[in-house]
Amino acid sequence: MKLYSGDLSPYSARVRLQIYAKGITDIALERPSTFGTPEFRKAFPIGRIPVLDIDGDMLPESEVIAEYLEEIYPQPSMLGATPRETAHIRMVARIGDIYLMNNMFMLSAQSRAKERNQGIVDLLGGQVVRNIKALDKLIGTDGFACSGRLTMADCALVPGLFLVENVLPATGMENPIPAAANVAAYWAAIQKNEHAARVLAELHRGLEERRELIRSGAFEKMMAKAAAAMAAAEA
Ligand SMILES: N[C@@H](CCC(=O)N[C@@H](CS)C(=O)NCC(=O)O)C(=O)O
Repeated sequence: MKLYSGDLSPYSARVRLQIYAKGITDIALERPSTFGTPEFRKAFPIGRIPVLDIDGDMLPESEVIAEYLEEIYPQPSMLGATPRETAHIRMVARIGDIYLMNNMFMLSAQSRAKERNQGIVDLLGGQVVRNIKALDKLIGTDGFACSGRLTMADCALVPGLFLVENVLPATGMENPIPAAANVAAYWAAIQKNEHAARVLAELHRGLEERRELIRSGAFEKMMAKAAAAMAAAEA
């Protein structure tokens, strides 16, 4: 199998963290060469990474991939020991995915916009702040998100919190993590976990590369070229 992935893709990082924590070594990690082009959209209609290539059968969506991998490689389990514990892990993972990563992903363009759209920042950034406060009441206080060990909840929270800490301030909003004591303690502790540290190093490397492309003006040109190719393909 192959995982189409990218250093800075938080959704891909979620699956990579699961792969590293499970010790899976037979899934190749690859950045798709056609990512962002009409060819990629043709092959993968949702047009996003990660995509798991199961011997030519393409499976998109990080949460779906994560659940699939959990069934294929059940040990070590990253779910609960009981159905209720698993449900709690999935609920916290959804906070990482829907309430943090999704809002942050939609907001990220405002961090590099020439003219920031304050309405978008207030709406999406406001949701992130609200959801960090909610997470503070639900997160484990022993260094892990749930169950005192690395679970699927950590896989979704680590990239989500990475975006909150590193991208939200670039939109003019304050990082809400330090004000949420339980989230702050979790965030400090989980960064010391070897598997979380590995994906965080990849995310930081991706962010540095992206910021360099933005500084040099290359990113804007790449985006314009991709948009023109997409428009031509749809015409
Ligand atoms: N819900 C999807 C979101 C995936 C996603 O948005 N991936 C981003 C990179 S992190 C992407 O491929 N974006 C390309 C685009 O928006 O065209 C998942 O969980 O996999």
